[in-house]
Parts: sequence; C-alpha cells; structure tokens
Amino acid sequence: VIGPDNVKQLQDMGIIYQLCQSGANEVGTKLENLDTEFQFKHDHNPIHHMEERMKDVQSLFTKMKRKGLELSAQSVRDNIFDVAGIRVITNYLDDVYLIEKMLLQQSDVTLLKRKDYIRHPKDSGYRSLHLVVSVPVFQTDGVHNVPVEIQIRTVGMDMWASLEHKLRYKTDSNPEVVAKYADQIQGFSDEITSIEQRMQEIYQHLS
Ligand code: 0O2
Repeated sequence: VIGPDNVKQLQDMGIIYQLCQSGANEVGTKLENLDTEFQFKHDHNPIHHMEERMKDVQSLFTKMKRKGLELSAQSVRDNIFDVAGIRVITNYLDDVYLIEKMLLQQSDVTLLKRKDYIRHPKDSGYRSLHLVVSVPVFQTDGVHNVPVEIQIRTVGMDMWASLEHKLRYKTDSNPEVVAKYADQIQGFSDEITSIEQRMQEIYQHLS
C-alpha cells in the first residue's frame, strides 16, 4: 500500500537514481575523452568498448537484504555504491591499469573502494578490476558527490564473465552438468589470461 511515508521514500529513491545516472554520464565522458586522447597521441585505443547500467531495483533489494540493511533511501545513500555501474572493456591487460591510472589522476575523481580481482581472482575464476569512485555532479541546488562503480577488464575476461554469469543463473539445469561446466569454465579463466598475456607481448613487439 502506498502511503505518504513511502511516497517520500519513492521520491528519494528517484532522486538517487537520477543523481547516479548523472554521475555515470560524467565518468563515461571522462573515459571516452581519455581514450580519444590516447588514440591521438599514442595511436592506440585502450578501450575496446563500454557498457553502462543502472542497478535494477530487484538486484538492489536482494543485495540490501543480503547485507542486513534497512530498505530505505537513506540506507542506499549510505551503503550502496554501485547503483550506477560502468563496465570498461579493454583491448589488453596493461590497458586495465592504464585506464585506472589516467582516471584516478583527475583532481575531481576520488577513489572510495578498490578490489583487484585480476591480481586476486575469485574462486569462480572471475577476473576484473573493481573501482568505486566519487565524482561531483552539479545540480540546480548545488554540488553532490556521487559514487559510480567501474568494472575494468579485458575482452577475454569479459567473454569469460558473460558465460560464467549465464551458467550461474541456469538454476533449472541438471546440477551435475552445471558443476562440470563450472569446473571447465574455471580452468578457462587461467587459459584466457595466459593467451591474452602472450598476445599482449606480440602486440608490444609490433608497436
Ligand atoms: P548487478 O549488476 O550489480 O545487479 P560490494 O558492492 O563490494 O559491497 P558485491 O556487490 O558483492 O559487494 O561486490 P563484488 O562481488 O565485488 O561485485 C559484484 C559484481 O561483480 C557482480 O554484480 C558482477 O557484475 C561481478 N562479479 C563478481 N563476482 C563474479 C563472478 O564470480 N562471476 C561473474 N560472472 N561476475 C561476477 P551482480 O551483483 O551480479 O549484478
């Protein structure tokens, strides 16, 4: 039942989503500009492509419940930093850390959280660099510092994560088949990394 109290909550959630969308736009533009500059000066595009998503409400609530958080707009503001997410897919492994360095040296970008699942892959085999940054968003009522999550990974790591994600949500399949595939897919993560490293070496020799 929607009453005066949850109307206010819904309005506040709308404001959070709108602000986070603006934050993602700011970060997206910064990344595009860095990629263009790098191409211009060094004849190389570190970024293969980017994807942007706003966290869907179901996934937001599931995460808050998992963390034992109160389901309120204030609690989202205080605890959830991935309402806006940008995935940056790079051509090579070194480009992941290059993008990170170029972005974090900008004076209006503040690093809030960093998880390096490339140096420390997850048990599943998942590899990606996760950053949460805060950027200023200028609104009519002043400036708001908004968190944006950035996942940076190579084309190979991204291909791997898409397949593994598909398997993870295939709960209707035979559990034995799923377990077998999970095992194989975990091994592929190391193989892809090794191939990507060797391809990078060749690319560097040719450059
Ligand atoms: P979506 O798009 O968010 O609904 P934290 O935010 O740090 O408090 P969280 O959210 O558990 O805690 O962080 P984690 O595990 O560092 O990052 C979650 C996101 O990373 C996931 O988002 C995936 O996009 C990705 N991810 C993490 N582990 C794996 C993995 O083993 N396999 C794959 N394919 N992706 C992974 P959500 O929650 O799935 O979706």
